[in-house]
Amino acid sequence: MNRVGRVERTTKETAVTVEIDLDGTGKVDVSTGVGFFDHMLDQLGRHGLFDLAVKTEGDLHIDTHHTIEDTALALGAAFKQALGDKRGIVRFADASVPLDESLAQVTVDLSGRPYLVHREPEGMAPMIGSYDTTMTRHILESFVAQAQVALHVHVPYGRNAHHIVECQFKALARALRYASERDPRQTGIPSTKGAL
Ligand SMILES: [Mn+2]
Repeated sequence: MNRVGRVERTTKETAVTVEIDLDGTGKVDVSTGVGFFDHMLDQLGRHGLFDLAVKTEGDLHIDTHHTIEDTALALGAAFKQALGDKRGIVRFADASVPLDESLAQVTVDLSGRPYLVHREPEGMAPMIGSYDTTMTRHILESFVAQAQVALHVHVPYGRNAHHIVECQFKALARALRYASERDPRQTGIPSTKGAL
């Protein structure tokens, strides 16, 4: 069975198309008009070994907010769609990824319930190119709301804003990959409730 998701989301602010294949090889084709955000989505596909296609045309004449947020919402919805009934998956996973002086620790439960805990260093540089660094939390919130997962993202230390954000996406990619992988010993849905 192919574990793919495809979401088109169009509003007066943005038009987003996301396609994801959980069992891909990290083939990524991303274009949102926000360079650093494209770079982060590239990390997500490459290190998650997801095939990921993202095309967003947003109201960048206002700012990058709607473009980034709506892409994250569509990505979460596509991820959930691709997971299907979650039969035979690992479900829980964690990953730690350093990027030079920064470290990100991500723990995920593909639980069916949205919850985000996000802790990163205070006082980061406000912008990376056209990317507002306060959007990282907003991306994670938006993804979690639609993917319906419990996600804990912690950066205990780090200095460089580019590194702090990038290691979060790399660790997120790894954790989502491990949690969504097929567990050869798991024949049912990994929940005592019988549903996720
Ligand atoms: Mn918003």
